[in-house]
Amino acid sequence: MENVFIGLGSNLAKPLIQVRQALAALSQLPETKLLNDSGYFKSKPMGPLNQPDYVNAVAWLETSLEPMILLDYLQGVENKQGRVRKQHWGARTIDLDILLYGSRIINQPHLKIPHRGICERDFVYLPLLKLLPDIIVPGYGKLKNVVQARGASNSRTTYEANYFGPVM
Ligand code: ROI
Repeated sequence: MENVFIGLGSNLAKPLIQVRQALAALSQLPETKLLNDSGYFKSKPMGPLNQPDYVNAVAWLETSLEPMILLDYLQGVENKQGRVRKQHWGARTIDLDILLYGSRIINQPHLKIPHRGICERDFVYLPLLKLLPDIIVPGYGKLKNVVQARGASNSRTTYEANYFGPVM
């Protein structure tokens, strides 16, 4: 079994429900246990700004599915939730990315792990650091040190969100 972290993002078709539904789907994958999730974070779109705000989260899995097999399952979940690939960096119902797969470094055309966004995108590293403040990113070191060294908190647009009211 390996510890694996999945980034979730949605900004269409009731994003909170999309993220919840995807977490439920992850908990049902074969050879996999959903250990924890970060809770929900709201973020401004990175990329074209003429799209809705996002709900982002990170899931912590334990799995024995190999990375490419896991990737196939994630694409299955995306497709089931009506993901349509149109504009590059455009709006999406659900996006599932493998951020980390144990301590492995993978460089394949369709799968790069650690995910390039980990150290750069606050909607990825904030939920991840909430789950594991001392997490190490293979090839980079402690995530919190990398983020701190980049002085990234100035440009922060991601906030933890508690949803008690009506679902957005
Ligand atoms: N922006 C935010 N805030 N959250 C995302 O999950 C996200 N995903 C993307 C792009 C379009 C790059 N922007 C995003 O793929």
